Amino acid sequence: MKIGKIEKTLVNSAKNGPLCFTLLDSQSTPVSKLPSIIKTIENSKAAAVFVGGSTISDQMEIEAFVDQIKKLTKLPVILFPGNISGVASNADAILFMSLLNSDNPYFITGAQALGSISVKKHNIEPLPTAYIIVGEGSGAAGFVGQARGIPTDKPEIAGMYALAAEYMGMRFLYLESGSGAKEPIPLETIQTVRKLYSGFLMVGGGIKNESTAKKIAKTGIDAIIIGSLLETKNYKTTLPKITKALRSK
Ligand code: 1GP
Repeated sequence: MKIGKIEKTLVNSAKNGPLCFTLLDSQSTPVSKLPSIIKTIENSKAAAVFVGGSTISDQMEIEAFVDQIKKLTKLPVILFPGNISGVASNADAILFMSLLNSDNPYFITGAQALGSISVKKHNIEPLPTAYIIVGEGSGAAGFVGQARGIPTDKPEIAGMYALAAEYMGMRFLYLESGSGAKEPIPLETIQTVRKLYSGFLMVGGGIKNESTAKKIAKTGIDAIIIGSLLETKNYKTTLPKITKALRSK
């Protein structure tokens, strides 16, 4: 599959150090707060705005949300869909994800088949992504996606899935511990995955401060994802500290 413009940009930018992607959920982020959130994201030099969530069911709402974001920034807007309802026609790109450790084939290839035609029709750049959920209680993503969460004390199992993603040619890998996770993915798990997977490695879930971001960055990943923090009071001061920590790892 041809490599698109956004993929090229992200891969090139990550050569200078890990990127920070911000994740906004159209269901829990009031549109009225978007101007100040986007301003902080831009000032922090985050690399992209992900839009999505596991329980999004209103495609019109997500498209209106993407529209608002695009009025406020030139940063790429990348969909992070939990289902086919997360395909918004006006986004720049989409994490075209397969939830590798789901017990339900719908989340591995079924939703992807159904959503593929819309992605093509609307010319949304697909970023071929393996999605792997770590942790026994991995939040809405794990529940909705019927994931058999990889035990946090079994990094070798995460490594096996990552190697499978590598051999299946998936150019992106999203290692997830669930939005709002109490603990981020254990460093040993990230290190094991990094050794076995050579593509663009993203890590998200439970990253709330610069010291965690810095430790994760040192494992050699390509990007972290920050979601829930943007729904807290102190995001304006914490997000720039996180992105600074990534640059100075
Ligand atoms: C969720 O990994 C992302 O899918 C971000 O997680 O909301 O915990 O930052 P947080």
